[in-house]
This record gives sequence, C-alpha cells and structure tokens, in this order.
Amino acid sequence: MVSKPRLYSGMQPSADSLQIGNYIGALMQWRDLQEAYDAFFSVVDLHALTQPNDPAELREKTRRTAAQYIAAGIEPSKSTLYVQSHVRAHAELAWILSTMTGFGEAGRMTQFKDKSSRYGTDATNVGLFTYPILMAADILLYQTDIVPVGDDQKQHVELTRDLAERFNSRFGKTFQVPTPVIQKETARIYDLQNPTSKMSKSAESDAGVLWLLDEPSKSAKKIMRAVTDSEGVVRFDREQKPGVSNMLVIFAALTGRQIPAIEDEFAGRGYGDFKKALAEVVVEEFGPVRERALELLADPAELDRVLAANAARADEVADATLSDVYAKVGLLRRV
Ligand code: AQP
Repeated sequence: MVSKPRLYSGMQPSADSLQIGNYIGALMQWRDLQEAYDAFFSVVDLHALTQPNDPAELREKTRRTAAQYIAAGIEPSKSTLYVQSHVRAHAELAWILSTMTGFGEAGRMTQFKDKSSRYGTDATNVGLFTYPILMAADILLYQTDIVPVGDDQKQHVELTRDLAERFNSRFGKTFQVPTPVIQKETARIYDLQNPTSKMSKSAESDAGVLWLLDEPSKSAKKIMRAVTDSEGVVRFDREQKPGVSNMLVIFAALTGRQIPAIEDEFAGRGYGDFKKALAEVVVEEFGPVRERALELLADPAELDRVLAANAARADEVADATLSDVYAKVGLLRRV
C-alpha cells in the first residue's frame, strides 16, 4: 500500500468555543484534506499555557475544542486527533530544537514582537518567545509533508524548515522538511463590528465574533447588527466596504457559491435582506455542528477515551522520531 503524505495542524484551546474564522479558515479545509493525507490534528494545550489560564477551565476548553473538531467533521477514525500534552515528545523535542535556535533568530518572529508590545514586558513570558520552537517540534515529530496555516503563521513554518534543514545537515537526514500551505486570503474572516481586524477567539469584545457553540438566535442577532456602510449595495470591495465584503466571504465559504453570483442575487435589495439570508446560512451550518459538539461533551468519558486512543497512535510516530533525534545528538540511551 502506498502511504499517504503527512499533514499536521492544530489550534489552541484558548476559548470555550471556536469562532467562525477557525471553522472557515481551518476546520473546513482540514475536513477536506483528511481524505488525501495521513493527518494529525492536535489541540495545542501546551501553547495555550503562554496565556494565563484557570486550570479547570483550560481542561474544559481542551475537551470543548476537541469536540468541535469532531463535530465539524474531523473523524478520529480517519485522522489522528489528539491533545498535544498527551504526547510528551512535543516538549522534549522542543528543548532539543531550542538548543539549535539562535536568540536573534527567535527574536525576529513578528508574532512575538506584536504580542509582547501589546501585553508589555511583565506579562510576556519566555514561553511566548519560544512558542515557534514548540510549534516546530509539533510539526517535525510527525515527518510532516504539509502544514496548512494562516499567513500569520508562515514565518513560524519558515523557522521550522530552517531548523529541520540545520538538524539534517548537522546530523544526517532526520526530519522531513515541511511545506506550508497558506490559506487563501478569501478564507480570512474579519470581526463583524470591526471588519478590518481578524475575527479572533481573544477579541476584546464578543459583539463581532460568531461562536460555533452560541445559540443560533444569538449569532443571527450579531449578523443583523454587523457593521456595513452607507452605500446600500451588496458588492465586494475590501477597501471601501470591509463589512459587506466580509459577509460576502462568509456567505460564499459556507454555501460553496461564487461571490459574483451572491452579489447578483442581492442586486437592488438592501442590506437587511442580505443579512437575513446570511443569518439563515449560518444557523443552518452551525446548528448541527453545535448539537453534535454538545452531544459529545455530554459524555466526557467517551470523548477522553477517543482522545487517548488517538494519542497512542501519535505517540508511536512521535517516539520513533524522538528516539532517532536523541541518538543522533549523543544522548546516552537508557538500557
Ligand atoms: N479570522 C480568521 N479567519 C480565518 N482563519 C482563522 N483562523 C483563526 N482566525 C481566523 C485560523 O484558525 C486556526 C486557529 O489557530 P489558533 O487557535 O492557534 O490561533 P489563532 O490563529 O490566533 O486563532 P484565534 O481564533 O485568533 O485565537 P486566539 O484568539 O487564541 O489567538 C489557524 O489555522 C488560523 O489560521
């Protein structure tokens, strides 16, 4: 049997619910890609520790994120869907890779620069600084061929490639050098109230965020209140009409239709009609996802069992890579 190429991706359990940007920008693509790839999808809880967390809440968010992966169509019998901290090799390989990463090199990561300037030095921990190295370990442990990511993560995958090449040239071929697959700009979803900022789990206000696990009527209300413009024409123009353009992107992504066809359908009609139709599309898409996620969460023991079985499979692959790395860098094998 010809083995499928490997894929790795993950999300942070940084909120009780995922938002529609996570769904359109990541989960919908993962769902399609899991057919052609041997896919590893992780809930990256170690990364989530870079922000302050209540321990019980973090555990709950981790389960909830996993449940939403499954509810959105990631099949644990087809893909390896697991919790990052269940596979100890992630933290161990990150240490080895950190000894091969230049301080200046890590300091050039723009996401760290953005976040540290936003939070201030006291609230910025070393984990946030080394986060891209842990991400490199996540990817390299699985001999990953492709990494589907948003363009904000591109620099981190470049670092991953550099580290893989550096290790391979120093110690012999050990890691597959992964290729980033950058999501299309059209898959980027913006905040409904602030349509020039990316929709985000950690947005300051949730008025412009559509949550997967929200009551459908709540999401419909948020859409009806979304920011538009005074032109009154349903037309795509990111510069002049970011609010309407964002809603057109959501409409197109969820229905599989082209934006010009949607513009035609709403020609001569006001924003009220368009928003109502979008609200129906959103409710129809997320109603079943929400129900399935809540069903899974009603039986946490079964969900934990599925995650444990998947972690065992991830462990197998990750341990093989880590043993090879330990041997190559000269760590004495325990007999
Ligand atoms: N607004 C978005 N549009 C399209 N794709 C998005 N993603 C996130 N927001 C949008 C994609 O979802 C995945 C989530 O990755 P993450 O949880 O590691 O962190 P993130 O990208 O920083 O997502 P959030 O929701 O904004 O989380 P917080 O607030 O915790 O930082 C990635 O594939 C991302 O591209």
